[in-house]
Amino acid sequence: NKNHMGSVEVPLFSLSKISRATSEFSVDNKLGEGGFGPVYKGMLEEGQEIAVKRLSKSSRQGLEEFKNEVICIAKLQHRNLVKLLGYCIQGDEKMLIYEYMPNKSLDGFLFDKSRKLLLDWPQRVHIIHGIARGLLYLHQDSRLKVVHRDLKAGNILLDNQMRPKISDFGLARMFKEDESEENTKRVVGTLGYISPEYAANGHFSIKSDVFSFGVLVLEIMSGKKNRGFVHEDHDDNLLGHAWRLHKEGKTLDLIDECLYTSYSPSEVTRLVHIGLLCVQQRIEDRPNTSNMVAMLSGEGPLPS
Ligand code: ACK
Repeated sequence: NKNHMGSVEVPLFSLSKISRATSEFSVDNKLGEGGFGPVYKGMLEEGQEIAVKRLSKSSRQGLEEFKNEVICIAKLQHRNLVKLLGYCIQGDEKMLIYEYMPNKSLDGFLFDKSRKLLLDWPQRVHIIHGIARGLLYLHQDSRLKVVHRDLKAGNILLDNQMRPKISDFGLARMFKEDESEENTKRVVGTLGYISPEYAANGHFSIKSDVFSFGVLVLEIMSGKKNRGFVHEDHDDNLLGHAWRLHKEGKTLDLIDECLYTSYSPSEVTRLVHIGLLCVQQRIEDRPNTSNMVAMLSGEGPLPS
């Protein structure tokens, strides 16, 4: 009952097993809408909780993303990537089965103020470091050179100990050994996170993920969402706002008010600075992923 996809064994689940686990895909079990269709919560007979991503039958684009996600994620395994437990392809049904992340996505913690579940300072630092390690694995250590292309708070899931896991590989691209960049006519991704060169020319590379990571760092620090276009100069633009404060020596004004008692000022300044280095306009000015991780772990001074 196992299929060898790439280097990781991905078990095949039967449709009846997944139907039972999700109460026939009932609305009560629905977690939300993902990239290519609805996501359901379920529980296997063994008691393990799962999240099931079900491909909507109608969409051809969805089918491409589904295939892409299987091909990518089946070859990847890291503690900061969401774990694929199996898949189900039977008749018209196509599904991916993931470990369930009880704390859902980072998006809810950062921007849904009604939830009143706020992240404290050590948790935020921990999440930033975890995402960076997941990215380093994708970009370098997995030897596949995967560019995620849709890194954002909604795609960072949190496990029961609030450890971050990168999810949603529907738009990811794998590069061959000697390649690391590409141009595309169809620009995908999320406004507020996509890099200027990708938005303008469809040019993407590892450095476009670095850009999105920088946006994420600033969002995690400030609890504010980056809206609008990347470097547009208006009040809702977090990047512009962060640059201004940083230049005026008021970096600490950026951080989420709820952190006022618990943060470390030098760490805040350092992390905001790293975030800003990652969102620079010019691709060559941004750090590569291993420099970024080294800076985060405090190795060497930051470039000015
Ligand atoms: O932000 P959320 O609550 O977290 O809403 C989205 C929704 O499904 C559509 O993607 C949630 N989701 C996706 N995968 C998982 C998972 N493995 N565990 C728990 N929730 C998930 C996501």
